[in-house]
Amino acid sequence: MNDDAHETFETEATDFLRMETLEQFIIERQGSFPHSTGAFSRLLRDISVAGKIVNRDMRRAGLVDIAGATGEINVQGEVQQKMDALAHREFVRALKRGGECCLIGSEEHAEAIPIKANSGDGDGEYIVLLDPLDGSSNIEVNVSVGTIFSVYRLPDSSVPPSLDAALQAGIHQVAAGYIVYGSSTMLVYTTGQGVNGFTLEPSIGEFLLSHPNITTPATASSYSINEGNYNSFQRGLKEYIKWMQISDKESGRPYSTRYIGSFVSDFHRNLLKGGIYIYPATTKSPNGKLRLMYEANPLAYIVEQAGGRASDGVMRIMDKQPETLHQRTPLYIGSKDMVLMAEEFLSGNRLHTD
Ligand code: P6P
Repeated sequence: MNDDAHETFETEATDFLRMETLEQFIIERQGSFPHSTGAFSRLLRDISVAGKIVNRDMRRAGLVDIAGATGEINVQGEVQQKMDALAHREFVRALKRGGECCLIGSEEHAEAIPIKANSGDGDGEYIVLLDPLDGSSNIEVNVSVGTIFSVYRLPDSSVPPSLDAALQAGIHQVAAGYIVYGSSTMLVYTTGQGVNGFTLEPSIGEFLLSHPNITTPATASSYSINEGNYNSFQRGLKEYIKWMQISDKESGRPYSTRYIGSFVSDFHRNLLKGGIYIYPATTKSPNGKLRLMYEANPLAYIVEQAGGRASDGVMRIMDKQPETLHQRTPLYIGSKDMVLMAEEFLSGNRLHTD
């Protein structure tokens, strides 16, 4: 690296000190947050603290005994990874300690977890639903994974928080976000006023605003799906996939398949570059695999705020009225025109030869 380039690198390397931290960003926008009393700012801080701890432990997975399975089967009937349990514990601890949250719904816990206020404090007014560590089986092969969170307000603070209070349609979310533990660690969230991304600067332990006002391209030329399930896909989806694979220079087809097997990572790439992630109903997962409350809804909120779209192939994800905490849903999410195209094929109104 020549002297000029080195000097530029040095300047940029410390330029981050002039970048806005997550806490500064939240406080500056606190006034625009409905009924803001600073409680939401503190809630998001609590989530980011747990994310930093999970990030720290994740980066040592090959060195300390936190990779691999616990030997337990979680409520999903899936083998629980050690990092799943660790991440769940860290987020519950941070939310309990912060005092702004009155109820937690977690992929790693069968029932909703009421959070009693610290002595003398009023109960928290927020409900947090989360997947503490999605795609965790990828950790032992060093593939990026993520945390997903969804925030609701307690509808009626006069009654003890219950599961019913958590089972609100996605349109009632007051905030949603994810942390992707990738080549860098990023926290991306929305409160309904656009989508902003923050990159963790490890040397100072701060999330810094690196991706302001994220918008997602209306279309692109890649799609994310596990084509190993092709034979169990419904006809319209097979037609859509065949259409994407036809050579057509004008529309940039054939599209490329990009499927990491880690939803947050696939979603994050598609959010920034455009694309569609599809997890449909399959023989093994007749209602789809992704969970409505703490995977589909939060990322649907983000993608819509970024100009994209999220549906179950028929209806808008955020309009679905939940019945249970861990219910699953088919999911088509990403670039708006690509999701609309998928829905057109699924309706039977289009064939790949059209
Ligand atoms: P399959 C991880 O278990 C996950 O929930 C998502 O992160 C990922 O996109 C999907 O499942 C992968 O599922 O059936 O393709 O292995």
